[in-house]
Amino acid sequence: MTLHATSPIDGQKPGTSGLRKKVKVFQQSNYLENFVQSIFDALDSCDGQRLVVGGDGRYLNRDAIQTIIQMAVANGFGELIIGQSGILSTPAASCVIRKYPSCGGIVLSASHNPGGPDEDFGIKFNGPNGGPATEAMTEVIYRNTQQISEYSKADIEPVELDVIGEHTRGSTLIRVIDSVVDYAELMQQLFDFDAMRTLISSGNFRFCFDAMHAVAGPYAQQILIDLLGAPADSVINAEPKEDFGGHHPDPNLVHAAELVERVNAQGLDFGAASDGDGDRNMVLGNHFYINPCDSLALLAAQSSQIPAYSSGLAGVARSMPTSRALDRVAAKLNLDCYETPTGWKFFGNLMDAQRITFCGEESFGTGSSHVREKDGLWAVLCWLNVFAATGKSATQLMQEHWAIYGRDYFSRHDYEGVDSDAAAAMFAELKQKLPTLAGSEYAGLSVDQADEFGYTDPVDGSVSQGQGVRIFFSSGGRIVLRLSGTGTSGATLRVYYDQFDAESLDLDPQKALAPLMRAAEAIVGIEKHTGRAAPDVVT
Ligand code: VG1
Ligand code: CO
Repeated sequence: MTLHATSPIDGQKPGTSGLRKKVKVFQQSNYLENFVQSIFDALDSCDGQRLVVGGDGRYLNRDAIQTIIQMAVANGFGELIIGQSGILSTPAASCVIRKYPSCGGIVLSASHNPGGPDEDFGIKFNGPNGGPATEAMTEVIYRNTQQISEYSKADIEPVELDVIGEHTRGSTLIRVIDSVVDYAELMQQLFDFDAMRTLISSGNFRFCFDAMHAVAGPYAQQILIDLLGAPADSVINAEPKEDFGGHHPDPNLVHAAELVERVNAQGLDFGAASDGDGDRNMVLGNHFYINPCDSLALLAAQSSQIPAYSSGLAGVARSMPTSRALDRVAAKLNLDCYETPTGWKFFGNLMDAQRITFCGEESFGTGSSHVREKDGLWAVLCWLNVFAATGKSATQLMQEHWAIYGRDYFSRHDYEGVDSDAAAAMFAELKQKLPTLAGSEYAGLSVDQADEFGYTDPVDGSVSQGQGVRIFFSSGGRIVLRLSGTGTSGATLRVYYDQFDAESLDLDPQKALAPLMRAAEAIVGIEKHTGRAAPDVVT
């Protein structure tokens, strides 16, 4: 029996990056099956097609992959490519989809969210370009989940995932591949491995990469230690665990505290961490935090030092809440600079149309057109390549950058687990107020312009409305507010602050941004609506 009757399950609307729910929700009868069949039904055809499958190794990853295999066989796929032990980082999945032309891939991850039986799981579909499904495709998948009445699932032997090899089930060829090799090969095409090896073997440059017990461990081992010759203790927490060792696999100053402590205590030149599925990165110099917006701007400015980008960039892009540091580099290099809504799916069309080469988000996401996902280890290699090419330290590079371009102070304040109705009421009130804000003063700052961000994709003309509230001040400051689309309980309010300063380059960001924070309270009334006097996480 391959055909199973089912009925729609509420709440299967994908968020910023796929469908994320508690493991317990995914364990409900037919929950995963309904969503997977809805993906398959959104494809033109499954018949004889190739599909890539892998995940970040979190709890439920292996079981989910066996279910997807059973369903893919019953739906007539010709070939499945699966990462060994079910492991593929998000950027590696993108790389594999592009290298072995496929109709797409299924990536199992809840990214930076914790894992384990009581924590989070996630699933997303990436298209044939290797990038997250477009908004239009996501809409079709969601519609299918609301109408589903049956799914196909074959009754077959489980596939051995831990050993590289080939299997046949029904008329489907199933290839279990090395999770790292294709990705490592791509990295070697982009960067100057000889120069980086020389830098690392000189003994004058020491670094640490924290894989946070998540998917990037095996990739970092092979690339940083085996290929670049870094000492074995340069990679920590390298073994992927189903529960990420009980931590949040989220590379920021709070959750990557072990890395921060190690870099500072040992006086290392460079520190970096990535998230659950290996697409985010945080980078640090010695006692020196580099915010992701600055990292993106600096790498764009220094891109000519990296072999793959030495002939120039097609253009650049950033998500709307990301600071405008990138725009200043683009202006100087005479590059087009696009502003997109939050989420990597919006960069794909721009890359496919060769309008941009580099792009990034304030949420520790940096990437280029080498794949169609953000890529944590790629960003780390960019920095290592720039160190090797310039002989300069992270601090020196960043300070020289600010001296040329000025500094965009940036911070994001997250209020987690906020009551959903209270958050909705806050935004309703704010949106009503928006047209009246321009020209008025709040906490001593005068508003220039205020609106709700909407985006028209310049390639396919698709429109995405309601992508966050923006308030611009005549001081050059900006406040952005939006609700997270990746959380699994309550609402997470994100408030983004940025302030340009051409002269004062060494302020504490929280102090530099304090006037904007006072204005936010005066305009929005965050505390009044949410009952929160302070954010839960500050990055
Ligand atoms: C967050 C970030 C966003 C990022 C998304 C997925 O979304 O803000 O920039 O693209 O996570 O990242 P939200 O809707 O919670 O603000 V990840 O590493 O899941 O793949
Ligand atoms: Co991620």
